[in-house]
Amino acid sequence: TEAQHQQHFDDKIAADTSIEAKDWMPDAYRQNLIRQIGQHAHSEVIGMLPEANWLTRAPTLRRKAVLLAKVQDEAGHGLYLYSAAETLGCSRQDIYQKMLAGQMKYSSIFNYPTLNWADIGVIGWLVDGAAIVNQVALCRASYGPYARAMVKICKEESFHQRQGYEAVMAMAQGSAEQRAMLQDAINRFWWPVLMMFGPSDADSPHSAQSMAWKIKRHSNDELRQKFIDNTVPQLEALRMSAPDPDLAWDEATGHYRCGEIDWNELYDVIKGRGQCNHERLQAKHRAWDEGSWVRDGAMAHAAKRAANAA
Ligand code: FAQ
Repeated sequence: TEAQHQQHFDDKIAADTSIEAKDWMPDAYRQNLIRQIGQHAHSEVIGMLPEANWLTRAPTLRRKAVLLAKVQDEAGHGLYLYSAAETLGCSRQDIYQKMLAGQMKYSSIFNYPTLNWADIGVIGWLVDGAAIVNQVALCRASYGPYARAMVKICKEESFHQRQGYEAVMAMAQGSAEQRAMLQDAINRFWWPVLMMFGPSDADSPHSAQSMAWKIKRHSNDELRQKFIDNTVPQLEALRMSAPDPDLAWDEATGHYRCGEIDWNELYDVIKGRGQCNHERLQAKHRAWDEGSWVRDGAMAHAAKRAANAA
């Protein structure tokens, strides 16, 4: 019966036994995962755009090869995540179209422009750095296919973060102009990166239920704090600063304190009013339209094979 199914599901969650695709699960758990994994997948594929903007202008062949590999990894992450979402019974086409139609979200961070080369280093260092803190926690998410996808993704994100830090280290050791460019990129990305972790716990509608289901293992604010604690010593090592006069070590708590985030900015960007929302969605609409011949060809090929087999 339904009650027995629910009991069995609750027992598995309590025992930290992962939920697998063919297991019974409450419909709200399934829908919540499709929402989160779908948003995560869209973020990976939209996230290719700000960096792709600099592929043709990377300063050296080595930097270009590394950046190309990173952007390609992000396409791969999108594919594993769409596959993980499909195990829950949604169609990839359906959730992708919802993203194109603005009915499904992707991370706010990708609605900011990449104005110069320093931004690319800062994205690797800070954006991938934030993504890892969030994703390491998701390696223990209760839904097996999502948790397992995260393991490989985290390994690749670690490489991305290291390449970003190595790139900013080179700039930090460079000329006064290079150091100024780097500081400017940090100033523009610092607050938006902190917003990647989502609204504060008090204003996060999904958190309580997602924590009870063990999809989320730590709250938005806990992960944001962990990222800040990891990152401030790196800023200091680079002899750079964050654009936050209130950022300070708090002896009593053993954490860095920081200033108040401008939540209106996060909500504006989420609602489609960020600097690049229009441009990002337009790029994805164009790619979808220009790729129609590939989809048509693949469908014709599959039909021909099926006819031959029959
Ligand atoms: N941007 O109740 P909560 C990457 C939405 S990393 C946009 O707290 P939840 C790697 C939220 O969806 C970036 N929307 O929600 C990379 C919800 O809206 P809904 C992607 C946001 O789900 C690096 C509403 O606000 N990572 O791509 C944001 O419990 C470099 C209420 O929020 C992931 O997606 C935001 N910042 O917690 C690629 C990680 N924050 O659905 C390329 C997986 C919140 O009700 C280059 N996701 N919202 O309409 C998660 O861990 C969670 O979904 C959170 C939000 C923590 C993002």
